[in-house]
Amino acid sequence: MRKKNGLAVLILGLISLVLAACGGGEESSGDNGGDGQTYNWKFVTEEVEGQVQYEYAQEFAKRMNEKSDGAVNIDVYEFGGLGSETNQVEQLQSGTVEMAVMSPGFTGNMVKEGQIFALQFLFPESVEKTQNILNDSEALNTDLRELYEEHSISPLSFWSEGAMQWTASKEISEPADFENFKMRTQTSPLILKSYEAYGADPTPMSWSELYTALDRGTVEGQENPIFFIGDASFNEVQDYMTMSNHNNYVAMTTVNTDWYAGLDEEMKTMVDETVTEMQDWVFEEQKKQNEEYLETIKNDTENPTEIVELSDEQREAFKEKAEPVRDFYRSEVSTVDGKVLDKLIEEINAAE
Ligand code: 6CS
Repeated sequence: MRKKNGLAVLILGLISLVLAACGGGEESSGDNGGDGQTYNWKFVTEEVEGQVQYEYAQEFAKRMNEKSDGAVNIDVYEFGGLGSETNQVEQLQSGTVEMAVMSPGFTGNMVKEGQIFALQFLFPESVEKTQNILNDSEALNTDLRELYEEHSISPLSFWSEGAMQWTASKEISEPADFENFKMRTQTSPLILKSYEAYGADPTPMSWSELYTALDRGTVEGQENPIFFIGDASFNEVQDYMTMSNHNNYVAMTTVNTDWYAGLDEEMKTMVDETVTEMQDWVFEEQKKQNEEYLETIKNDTENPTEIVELSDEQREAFKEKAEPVRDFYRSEVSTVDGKVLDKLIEEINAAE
């Protein structure tokens, strides 16, 4: 199991940033043996080699290169390669990078409505059902997309990286266990609010700092899909993993809005088709990785983790505390009177 060292990620980031600044990322002419047009794009992710987002971007790049007979060349950047998660959002907005896998959990201060994904127990517990909703939802793929586009970010698809679980330094099986508990979260304010609803004391931070923060007790727990917990070795510095399935980890394939609008029709169609094809690919990839890492964590006798299963009653107790956060979202967070949430709830009910 590899430990992702925060300092190493940052140093790698600085080197890559210099290299990226020296290389041209924009569409450029050249001879590819066809009509002469070549395309060089940058695709940044919030994860590192082997993890779902990075593997997604590599597969996307490979497919685009093949379909275009080598005319499209996409450089994929690991997390840290172009700075922090927030830096990456800014780079997509300015067009420094053309494409990014982005988590709504890092855009909440800007696109308030995108915090819909912080609402726990909203989507079905089944990742497959959730993925189908993400594929078909008009609330997300049309209405929420328009709100992101006001900030030069076009989400072309929404996909699950798996159900999230809680890891902790103590057993978490009822809301009272969260009382004053130091929980690490991403930066979107509604994620913090969701943990405050359980009585916890949430702290936002980048995942590059998380292993050390858990090790030192600066924070006592965190939420993530199982593959990420295992690959980032958080289980080494945590004693318990509650199978809470309290939310799905949703990522977005995003492009710079003006850049995308400026693509010729043939290229835009190729991008759109590849984005659509990748929905099935990434479902299978996250499933495989989450299943494999569950076994890895269970079998890690050097760093034992107690797996905590919740009864229906225990799950219901968390749900009861989480549901009022939806009203807070409608009245205090939403810029459209909760309309995206209300439509999404209708879509979820129709799908279940
Ligand atoms: O916890 C996080 O911040 C990270 N988790 C995942 C699954 N992907 C990237 C993200 O930054």
